[in-house]
Formats: sequence, C-alpha cells, structure tokens
Amino acid sequence: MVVGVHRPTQLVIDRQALHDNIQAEVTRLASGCELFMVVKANGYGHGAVQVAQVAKEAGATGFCVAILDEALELRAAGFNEPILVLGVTEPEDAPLMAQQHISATVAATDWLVAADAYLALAQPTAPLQVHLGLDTGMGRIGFKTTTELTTAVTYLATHATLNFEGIFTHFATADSPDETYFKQQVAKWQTLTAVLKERPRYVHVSNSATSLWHAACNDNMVRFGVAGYGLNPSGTAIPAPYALKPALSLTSQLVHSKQVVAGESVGYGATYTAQQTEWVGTVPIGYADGYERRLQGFHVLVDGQACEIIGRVCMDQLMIRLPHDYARGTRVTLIGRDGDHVITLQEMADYCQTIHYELACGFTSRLPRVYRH
Ligand code: PMH
Repeated sequence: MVVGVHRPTQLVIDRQALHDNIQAEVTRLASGCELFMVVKANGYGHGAVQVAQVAKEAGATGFCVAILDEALELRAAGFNEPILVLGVTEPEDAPLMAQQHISATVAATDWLVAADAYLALAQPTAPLQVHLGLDTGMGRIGFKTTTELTTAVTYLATHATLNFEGIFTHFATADSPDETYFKQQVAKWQTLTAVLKERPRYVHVSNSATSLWHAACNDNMVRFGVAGYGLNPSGTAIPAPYALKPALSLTSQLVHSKQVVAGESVGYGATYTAQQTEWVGTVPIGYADGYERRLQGFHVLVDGQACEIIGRVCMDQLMIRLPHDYARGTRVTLIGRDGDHVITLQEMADYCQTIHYELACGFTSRLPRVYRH
C-alpha cells in the first residue's frame, strides 16, 4: 500500500512519551531483571524500528516480535540486541535464525527434531537459541506437562546445534482485578519449572500487566508491550503505578466544508439526515486507514470542540457536523489533544467495543507515521 504523503492525515508518534514509559518501567525493575520491548505488529502500529530505537535509549536490552520477518527487519536496521520471536516459526528457517542470532520460541519437541536436521545440514556458525514456551493456561502454544518439558530439555542438552537460552510462559488474565486464574497459572508454572536442573539465561513470564501489577513474578526479564506505548493493559480496570503517556495521536485537516439544509442526507445509505441547516465538514480518513466504520456517531476535535461523525465512515473520507463554517485546512484531531479536550484510543476502543491494542495495530500503512521530539 502506498503511504499517503500528499494527504494531510497522519499518525504522530511522540518519542518522548515512549521513552518516558519504558524508562519508568526499567527503573522499577529489580536489579538483574531486563526489559525486552515488544515491537511486534510494527510496534503495535507505532513503527517497529523507531520504537526499538527509543526503547534501546530508554534502557531496553532486547526485543520481542511475533514473526521471523519482524526480527529480520530489526537486524536489517542494525540492531544487535537479542531478539525473541514469540510465535512458532518454521523449522526450515532455523539456520537463518541461528545465523542472525534470532531466538526461537519452541512449543514441541518434534519442532526441535525437525530444526536439528536443517541445522545439521546448513551448519550455521552459531547454535540456534531456543526459548521453551510453557502453556500454563493461555491455551495457545507451549509444553503442558513435565514429561513433555523434560523430553525437550534433554533433547536440547544432547544437540549442539541448539542452545537452551530461555524458558517462559504467558498469562491470560494478568490485567484482571480477579487474580484467581492468574494464581493458577503461576502455580502451574512453578510445578513445570521445578523439573529443570539448570536455569537457562532468560526466565520470563511478564507482559506489561504482570510487570505493572505482579512484579514479584518477573524473574530476570519482562516482555514489555502495550504499557510502553502509554496504554493501560487493563483498559480502565486497574490504575497503573505511574502515569502512562499515550504516544500516538492521529490528526488530519478539513478538506471540504458546506452547508446542508433540513432533509438533506449525508453518506452511504443516507443514514444521517439533517433536521435543520447545519455545517458539514469532510475529513480525508476512512476505514481503509484503519479508522473503523463502527466509529459513526463518535467524535473528532475541531478548534477544541467535539464534532460528531455523521453518516457512515467511508473507505477514505468521513463527514462531521461543525458548529459553523471552518476553512479548508483547519486541523482535525482524531486521537490526541486539542485545547481542553482529549480523545484517547481507550475511548475509541470503548465506543467500538474492542481494546486499544486492536485499534493501534489496525492503522494501515497508508497513514504516514511522523515522529516528534
Ligand atoms: N508476551 C507475549 C507472548 C505476548 O503475546 C504479548 C502480547 C506480550 C508479551 C506483550 O503484552 P503486552 O502488550 O500486554 O505488554 N501479545 C498480545 C496478543 O497476542 N494479543 O494481544 C496482545
């Protein structure tokens, strides 16, 4: 998809906010505990390479991504820090990962067997770094029993192509005020890891929510994601221990303004009909940019005032009701502050009945990312 540089609509990323959030967490961590910044899905929509750079300056010592290509993007950008791919990769890519010092998440011993065959053939200069994933209740990927885990650990110990670099699990409810399920997962983690005779280099369980609210579990590394972007992982359920600063804003400009009279309709399906004479502005952003169609009826900010989105959100444009005429080029804030008003991703997510994670990741590459500070 092309990037819309000739259109006045952009995501603005506040590097200082990213830096402050990440540094605040690094400062809270117990000594010996490292922070790996999670920059998967293009840094939750914020730009993986740019976020990784700020994270490094703020004290992150490694990165987590979801897929191998995201790790390769960071290596190509010149990052030499440890990178862990959190998702399951293809065993045939084991030599590439070994060569690039990219660590693999492994969830089954047959993966190790298959990878070993490729590694023995390709003979990379370094072993593949392996983090064993344990499924303690997330039900996604990982070893579930001590027997399975022991088999994998023995396999690692007896194959020089592979190095047992880490072990981890992921919590399903660390962002919930109800700790019942979280505690069950912790107990399962303790039972499974009790069979280890040696601890690998990295032992990690914490996403943002765990590190913010259950830091005692952290061990020696945290996988810090959404809170680094300034978003509370619990939504509004649990206050964060320090002020999280949202890093992302979304701005545009009016490209058209006109008066409609009572009885005239706006947008596809003619779902909005003016009851009186009113001013309608058009903003050049739509659902093809990741601005959800469900946001009809939500609002944007113009001249410090909330203006309702009227009619359906189109693919590339949307219409708003203005208090009076405004010139073409007038600034429109879709996320962020204008005067005394702020629109947060959280409010947008509530309106769409989803979570801020989904909206942040959903902004498409047509929107330019502009970095400030
Ligand atoms: N570790 C793993 C294994 C993850 O999947 C994620 C986020 C994180 C750490 C970081 O979590 P945080 O952003 O809450 O700090 N994964 C996902 C996901 O799969 N869907 O939403 C978030």
